[in-house]
Amino acid sequence: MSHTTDNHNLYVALRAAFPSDLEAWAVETDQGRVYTWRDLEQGSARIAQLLTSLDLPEGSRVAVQVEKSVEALCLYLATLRAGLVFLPLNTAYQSGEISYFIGNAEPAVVVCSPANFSWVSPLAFQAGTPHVFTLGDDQTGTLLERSAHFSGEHQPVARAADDLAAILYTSGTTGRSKGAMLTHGNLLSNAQVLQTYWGWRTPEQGGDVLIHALPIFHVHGLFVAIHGALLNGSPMLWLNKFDPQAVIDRLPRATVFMGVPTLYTRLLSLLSLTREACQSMRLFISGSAPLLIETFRTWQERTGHTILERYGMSETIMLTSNPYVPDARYPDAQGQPQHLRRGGTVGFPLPDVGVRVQSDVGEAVPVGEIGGIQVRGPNVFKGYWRMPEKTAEEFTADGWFKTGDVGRIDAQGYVTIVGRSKDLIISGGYNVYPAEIEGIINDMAGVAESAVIGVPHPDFGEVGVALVIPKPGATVDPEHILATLKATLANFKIPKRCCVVAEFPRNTMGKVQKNLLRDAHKATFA
Ligand code: MCA
Ligand code: AMP
Repeated sequence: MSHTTDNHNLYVALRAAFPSDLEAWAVETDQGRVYTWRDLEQGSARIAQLLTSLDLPEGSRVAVQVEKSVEALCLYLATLRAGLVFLPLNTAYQSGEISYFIGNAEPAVVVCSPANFSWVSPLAFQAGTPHVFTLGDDQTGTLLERSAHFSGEHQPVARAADDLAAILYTSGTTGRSKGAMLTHGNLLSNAQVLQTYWGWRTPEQGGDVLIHALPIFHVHGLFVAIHGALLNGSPMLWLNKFDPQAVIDRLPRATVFMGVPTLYTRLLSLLSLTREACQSMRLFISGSAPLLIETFRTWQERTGHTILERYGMSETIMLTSNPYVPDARYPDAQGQPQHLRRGGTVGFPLPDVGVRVQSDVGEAVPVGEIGGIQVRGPNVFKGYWRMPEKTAEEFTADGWFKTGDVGRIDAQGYVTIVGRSKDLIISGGYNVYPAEIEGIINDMAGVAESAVIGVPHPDFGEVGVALVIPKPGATVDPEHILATLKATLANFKIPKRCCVVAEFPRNTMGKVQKNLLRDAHKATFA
C-alpha cells in the first residue's frame, strides 16, 4: 500500500481540518469525559496500526456492531486511515440478521460488544472471518487492549476517490438487504457541499459546537453529523443515547443540532425547551423521515428557530436541503435568491447534485407534478455489494439512480416528498421492510397470509401493524406472533400491534391493496 501526496483518503481531509491546537477539546461525552483532537488522532492511529498489522487483503471489510462511544468513532477513523472498508451494523440486530450481513459481506475483521462476543464470534468464525475483537462503551475490550501496543502515529493509506470507504446495508422492496458501496469521494464531496450549504463556521469564524445524539451506524449520525463537525474542526457534545433533557441542558453550549423527527417531538414534550435555552443555537436540522408540519410550526413558536429539513438515503448520502442562507440558484418572482425554509418540503437539490422527477414510463413530468425522484452526482454510490443486476435495475438507462421516493419539484425549485413506491415503513428514523416481517409471519404455524403496514404514530412518526389471515380452521394468537418476531428481529422492526383478519382488499390482479389497509388502520394510535 503506497502513500502519495494526492491522497483522496477521506481521513486526510478530515485531519487537515483539525485545529492547530491539538490539545483543544474535540468531544465531551455525557459521562463528562473530554477527548482532545490529539486523542482522536492518536486513538485512531493506534487502531489503524493494529488493522494494518493484520496484513489484510486490499478492500477488506471491517464489520462493527458496538455501542456508541468515542472509541467506536476512532475505530471508524482508523478503518478509513488503514484504507479498509467500514461496515457499521445497528446494535439492535440479532443473530439471524448479523449472520446474513457477515455471510454476505465476508468481513476480515468483526468488532462486537464484549457482551455479544459469545454469539457473534461463532457466527464470524463460521463465515470465515479470521479476526474478531471486542469493544465496550467503557473503554474495555480486546480492540483497545491490542491497539495500546502500537504507536500513536499512522500515515493514512493512499486511496483514490473511487475506492470504497464504507458499505451500508439497506433493504429493497423484495429480497434481502443490499450493501450500498460508498467511496471516499462520495463521502468527501457530500461533506464539503454540506459544509458550505449549512454555513458551518470554522474556529476562525467563531466556530460551531454540534450536539451529537444520534446512533453512529447509519448515514445521519455517522456521516452527516460526524463529517460535518470534523471537516470543520468543530467539537461535539456527545450523548451515547438520546435523552431529551440532556440535549436541552447542552443547548446553551452548542450551535448545531441534528435529529430525526422523533427527537424533535420528544424535545418539544419537555417544558424546559424554551426560546432562552436555544439562544446560542445557530441551526436545527431534521431528516431521515418526514417532519410533520405541526412539529415544524410548534418548534418555530416555542424556540424562535426554523428547523432546516433535508433529505437523504444510504445510497446517495444527502440529496436536497432547505436553504440556510439565500440560494442564488433559485430566485423568487422578484429575482431575489430564496432563503425560506419551507415546512413540508425537503428544499432544493444540493449544489452538484442533480434531482429530477420522472413518470412511470421514464418521461420528465411537468413542473409541480408527481413522479419518481431520481438523482445523480458525485454523492451517488458505486453500486450494491456483489449485486450487479440489482444495481443495474436501480439506475435508469441514462445513469440516474431511482430513489423509490415519490415527489414533485415546484416552480420555485422546492422538492416535496409525497410518498414512496418502495414498500417501506420509517419508524423513529429507522427503516423497516414489511416484506422481511411478512416472510417470517407467513412461516408461522396456522398463518395463511400476512400484511405489514405503516400507520401514523405520535412518537415514532410511523409504526408497523401486522394483519394476519389464519389458515382455514386454524387459530393464531397475535401475542404469540409478536413474541416470536421479537425473538428473531431487531426490536424496532417489531410491529406495535398485530390483528387477525378474515381477508385483505385486493385489486383485480389479486394483489393486496396496502393503501386501503393503511387507510382503514390509520387511527390505531391516534
Ligand atoms: C426504539 N423503539 C422503536 C424505535 N426505537 N420502535 C420503533 N421505531 C424506533 N425507531 C422501541 C424499542 O423496540 C423498545 O421497545 C422501546 O422503543 C425502547 O427502546 P430504546 O432503544 O430504549 O428506545 P429509545 O432509546 O427511546 O430510541 C428511540 C430513538 C431511536 C431515540 C428515536 O429509535 C433513534 O435513535 N432513532 C434514530 C434513528 C436514526 O439515526 N436514523 C437515521 C438513519 P420494546 O421495549 O417493546 O422492545 S439514516 C437515514 O435514514 C437517511 C440516510 C437520512 O436521510 O438520514
Ligand atoms: P435509508 O434507507 O436509511 O437510507 O433511508 C432513506 C429513505 O429515508 C429515503 O429514501 C426517504 O424515503 C427517507 N427520508 C430521508 N429523509 C427524509 C425526509 N426529510 N423526509 C421524508 N423522507 C425522508
